[in-house]
Amino acid sequence: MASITIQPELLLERILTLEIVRVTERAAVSAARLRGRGQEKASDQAAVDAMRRELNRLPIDGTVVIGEGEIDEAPMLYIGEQVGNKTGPKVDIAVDPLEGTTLCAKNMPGAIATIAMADGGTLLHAPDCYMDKIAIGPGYPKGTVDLDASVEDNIVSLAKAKGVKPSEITAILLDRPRHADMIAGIRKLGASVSLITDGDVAGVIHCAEPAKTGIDIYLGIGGAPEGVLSAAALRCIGGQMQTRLIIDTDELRARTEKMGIKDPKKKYEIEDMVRGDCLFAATGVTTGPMLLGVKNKGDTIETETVVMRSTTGTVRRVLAEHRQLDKFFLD
Ligand code: VTB
Repeated sequence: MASITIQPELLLERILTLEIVRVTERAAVSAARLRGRGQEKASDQAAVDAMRRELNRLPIDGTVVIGEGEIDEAPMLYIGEQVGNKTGPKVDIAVDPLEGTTLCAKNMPGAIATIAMADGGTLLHAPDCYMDKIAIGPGYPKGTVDLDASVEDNIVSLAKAKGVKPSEITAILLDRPRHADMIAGIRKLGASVSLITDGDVAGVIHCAEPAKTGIDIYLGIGGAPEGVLSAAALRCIGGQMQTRLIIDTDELRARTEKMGIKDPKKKYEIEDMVRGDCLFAATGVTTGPMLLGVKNKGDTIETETVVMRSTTGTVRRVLAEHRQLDKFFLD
């Protein structure tokens, strides 16, 4: 019988694809216990603790490059924290243990636990600041949209590339006063605006499947950590994204420099934010358009996770039923 040889690094990466599902599952289950309790900090902390515990069980020599904050703030999963049991490869890790803390606190749709993993030194080390972003799905010529073009030009160009009228384009944006002009510009063209209160990692991912989600383009300013995580997802499933950090204070400029960013005004492409192959996973905390939330069924807990791998572009959905909760899961 012919045997298939898989290079050791790739084999480990394949195994890690499933291992990181455990990481986001546990973070999601822990956060979900506090859904609707109005406790943003506590649900975030629960997700962080669970994610950190699970990450430390993995056969990796990991560095958190996108995390819960910087070391002097002393949070867990801080930027620069070493995680894993050190027996495996050097990897960079970006985490948002609870993306949409407000969504979770209010038990609103779309809170997720999310992670991206890549070879050591290949993920953008970004401070926890704002980031200007534009993203579209796969299948369009490079340069169809540009972060520095006007919103009107981008919508018109995207419509042309899609072969539809601008009025048939739908853009997704965070519902924030800072986006008022952009929203007005989109609507002036007769195009549609879909507003989200939080959760722009999922917002960007929506662009990758316009036929399913009805979303063609992500626009506007959100968090930089969320930007890197969504770039990892798009690197796996395809699409274009450009971003720029918003460095608007001296203090932020100094922090950015310390992280090794020489040009604070740099326009990043996906390949600059995620410089090699990566893995991305997200588990639903509250049910949203992308994922089912955690379901407590007494003796079992059910979770839904999407996990992606850029090497092959495979996207898996893992519906898990967790049993023996006291023994294995709720530690
Ligand atoms: C977004 C969104 C997050 O922060 O990145 C947003 O995805 C940006 O910050 O879920 P503002 O809320 O200050 O606009 C969140 O809403 C919360 O981290």
